[in-house]
Order: sequence, then C-alpha cells, then structure tokens
Amino acid sequence: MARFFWGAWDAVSAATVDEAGGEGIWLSGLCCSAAYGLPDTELLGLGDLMACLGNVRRASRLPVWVDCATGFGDAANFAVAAADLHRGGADGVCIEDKVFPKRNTFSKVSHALEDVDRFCRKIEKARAALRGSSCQVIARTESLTVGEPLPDALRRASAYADAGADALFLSNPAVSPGAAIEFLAGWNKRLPVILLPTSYRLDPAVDLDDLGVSTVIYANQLLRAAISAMRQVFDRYGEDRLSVTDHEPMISMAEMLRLTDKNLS
Ligand code: SPV
Ligand code: MG
Repeated sequence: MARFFWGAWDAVSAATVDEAGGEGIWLSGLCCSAAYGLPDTELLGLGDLMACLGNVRRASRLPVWVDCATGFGDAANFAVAAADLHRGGADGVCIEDKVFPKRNTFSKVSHALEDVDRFCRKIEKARAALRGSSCQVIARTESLTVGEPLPDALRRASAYADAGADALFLSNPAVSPGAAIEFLAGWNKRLPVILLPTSYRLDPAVDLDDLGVSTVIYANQLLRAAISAMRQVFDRYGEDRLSVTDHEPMISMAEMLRLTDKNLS
C-alpha cells in the first residue's frame, strides 16, 4: 500500500503529522528554509537542517526523509552529510539532480540538470557511507521539471538505480499527473517511485500500487495551510480588533500545552 508522507519543518508540525496518523515525515527544504527566512536555494546549511531534524525527532518517531537538495557539494560532501543526518535520526536522504544552487521546482528561474555520472557518484558514495544501515538514498529527478522528454527521465532513473539508489523521487510541477503516469507506465519498477502531487491531483481511480508508487508526499501543504490560517486570524482582526480572543478557529491553550509539554513527565 502506498504510504503518505507529510512535509514538516519543526516539532509542532511533526507532532501534528504524527498525531493525525501521517505515515512519515518529509523534512522539507522549502519549509525549513522558510522557517529560517531563507529562499529555497541551498542557503540552509547542514547544521541548520540537522537542527530542524533534531526538533522533528523530538516530536515524532515516524520515518523521516531529509530533503538534501543537491547534497551540500560533491559526492564526498554528500556522503558525510548523509551519514551525519542518519546519526541525527534520518531514515532517508534525498538528493536531486540539479546543479548547485538549485531553485525550487516551482520557481520561474531556469534550472540546469546535473551531469548523470556526477549525480551517480553522489548516490554511490552516500550508499557506501550508509552501508549496513536501513537509511535510504533517494534519488530525485527534475527531468520533467526542466521539460526534458520522457526518455531522458527514464534514462536518468535507470542510471540512478544502477548507482544503488533505493527509491526514485519523480518531481513534476505540472497541473496534470499525465507525465508522471506516463513515466510510471514506461518504468520497469526497478525502484519504488515517490510522487509529489503539489500542483496536480491524483485520480482516486488510479491504482498507485499497481503503478509502482510506494509513497506520496504532501511536501509543503501544511506550511501553506498554517499561513492561510494565520491570515484568517488577521482578516477577522481587520473586521473586529477584539475578536482575537475567540478561541474557536484556533487550538486552545490547554491543547497547546499538551503539545509542548508532552515530554515533561
Ligand atoms: C520541498 O518541500 O522542499 C520540496 C518539494 O522539495 S517542492 O518544493 O514542491 O519541490
Ligand atoms: Mg525541496
């Protein structure tokens, strides 16, 4: 059965996923960067990401996959980062096949894809650094994002499987899942596939297991929803400055303390 992971960036978002029955956590580069006031362009350092991971780990024992963007440099750097992140509680480390500094998949700025061999070295080195552990090396291809034809995405996916990746993350910022479904039909299920329906909606009639989809990630919906909820408070405040003590649209103080004080006893 395909599992559903949710993007989190701190202990509160992780606890929310955990309590709602999420099956895993995606430590989102976009959300962690946003929490630091940074754009999603790899300005967030390994130490910052480790701090986010530590906070998430305080709140949840769910599997956590860490979004490592392009992997902190070359293959040797990524191998060190992968081992550190695993020691810090990561169950998976994901790298994407763009050149540093990457831009968010949905950015209008043009993206360049990494050379296939260079990217495969990153996978190999990280796999070697994590040998003996169950931590997964997840290879993310941005081939569809940059508008490469389907055979390019399939060729890259095969090369990443040969290099030892444990799963393939298929990025696709389209409004329809068509290209992702076409990819899955052409892929030989050598690796489980991870989908991100951020801009497209998956058809409930589609059998994800049959297509070889192991995981669906809602990568940044919770942060976007949280911002939306904060804005609603300000909308009400705009209409009535005294309305903000109405507790109905927000969790109670008792509930807030339950979340923060869980580890006190
Ligand atoms: C993230 O949340 O950091 C992701 C997903 O990588 S996306 O920004 O939608 O590409
Ligand atoms: Mg990201």
